[in-house]
Amino acid sequence: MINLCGISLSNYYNKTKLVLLEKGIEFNEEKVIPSQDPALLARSPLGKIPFIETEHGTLSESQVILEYLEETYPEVPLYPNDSFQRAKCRELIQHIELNIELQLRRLYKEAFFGGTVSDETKAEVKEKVDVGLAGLARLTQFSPFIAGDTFTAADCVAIVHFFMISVTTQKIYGADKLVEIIPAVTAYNEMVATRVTVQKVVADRNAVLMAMGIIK
Ligand SMILES: N[C@@H](CCC(=O)N[C@@H](CS)C(=O)NCC(=O)O)C(=O)O
Repeated sequence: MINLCGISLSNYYNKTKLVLLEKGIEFNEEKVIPSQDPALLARSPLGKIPFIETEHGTLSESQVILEYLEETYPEVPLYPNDSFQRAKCRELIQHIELNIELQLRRLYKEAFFGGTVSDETKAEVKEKVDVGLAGLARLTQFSPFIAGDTFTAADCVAIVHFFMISVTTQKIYGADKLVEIIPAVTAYNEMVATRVTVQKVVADRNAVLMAMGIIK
């Protein structure tokens, strides 16, 4: 059985977990905190989470894991049949992660972990995130899912990162930049929140955030 390693606070862990749940793959969860401990580095090359352990060995990088799961467990597909539509899904995933989430990640220290980030960094990130969000608005119509009329891998990615984008921009800039730039996200969030798989991932994540005092 697949062993999913990491913590429910991590959006990349939650992306992988949501994919496993959506595909109906049996898996076990092992709590692993990222670190530079040699024992962890032997399992995950940079000491990051998530990683999975399979009967063939260990695999890190959430997008690589997603693609592996899609190829190994094709029964419940999370990509469209058409190769161009599959590419459009991957375009959305890469755009959200590279041009929005990775930029915003520089603010997590202050948004979630009691640290501080300089005003210069906040201004730099805001510029990049505004550009990324404007690009996202051009890429999707939410009709009703992010890549069209079917739930796909791009939704698994959007759902977990949207939460981080909204909370972080609220905390750092005093406004939810995601909803401000793309108002359709509110209805989208409500729609995907009705999925049992999403409810499980959100409940587990919120339990950790509550314990940390980040949400009530
Ligand atoms: N590109 C990686 C990103 C994973 C990642 O950044 N994980 C964070 C937790 S959300 C982590 O392990 N951070 C610890 C560190 O950067 O050392 C993926 O998609 O899996």
